[in-house]
Amino acid sequence: KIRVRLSLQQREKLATCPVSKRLFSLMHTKATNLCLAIDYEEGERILELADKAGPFVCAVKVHADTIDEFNESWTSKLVALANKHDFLIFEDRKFADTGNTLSMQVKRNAASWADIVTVYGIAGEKSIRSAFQPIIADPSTRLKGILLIAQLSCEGNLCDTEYTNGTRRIAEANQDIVCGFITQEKISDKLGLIHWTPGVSLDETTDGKGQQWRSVEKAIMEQQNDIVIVGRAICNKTTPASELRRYRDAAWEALSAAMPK
Ligand code: 5BU
Repeated sequence: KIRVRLSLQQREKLATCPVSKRLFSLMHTKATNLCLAIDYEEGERILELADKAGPFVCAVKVHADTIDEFNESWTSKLVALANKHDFLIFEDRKFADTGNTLSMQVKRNAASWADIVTVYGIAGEKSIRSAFQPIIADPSTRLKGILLIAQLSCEGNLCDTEYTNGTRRIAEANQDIVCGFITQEKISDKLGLIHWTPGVSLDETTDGKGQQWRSVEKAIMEQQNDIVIVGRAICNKTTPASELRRYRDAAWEALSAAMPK
């Protein structure tokens, strides 16, 4: 079932978070709603794939704390690639703490090199806003938006409806700093907010460690997400370049089918 949505350009006008405006615009220009999750341990290998993936993706997602020799020289190379190919750098750190601690953690671990980071809604609005608003407003930091984790992809996770609804309310009330959600399905009618979804593979349904994968079509057409986050289904293949094209095309086709021509 196809439900008609607004175009990305129309949604760009509704967005207030600085990173969302940039994201809507680059998704439209590059014709991509694919975020690549590069979970290699070798820093050089991540940079090599990010360079190849650049033209096909709207964002490259990493976990800084899993990378060998993670340092400023590495982040400056990733920033150079992001500038060259026009994609967002997404640090999936999943912050969750009191406001004061959050602020210190974000400044040290992400604000200077990542465009966007993930944050759990669990600590509540006051902690999240007091930590992130000043960092995002600071012109000298790269960080320009956060994604609130509303739902997880893994089997047996503890994100219940109450948590998801509470997280949605925080996002809707703080759209100047919140780009959108990490979620499994569309949870908000605010069209400036962007729904990003992990747990996507066209070939497999589980990794045997709790991860649950479903198709691009299901994630976008049925569950109404905007951006698919794909990791091992691309990165662990012998030919990541052809998989990048395959996932980019499938995701863009599914999103385009629901948008005005
Ligand atoms: P995969 O290889 O496609 O399973 O990678 C998915 C990535 O998304 C991986 O980096 C996870 O840490 C991340 N992820 C997820 O899979 N599910 C979630 O609910 C969240 C993040 Br939040």
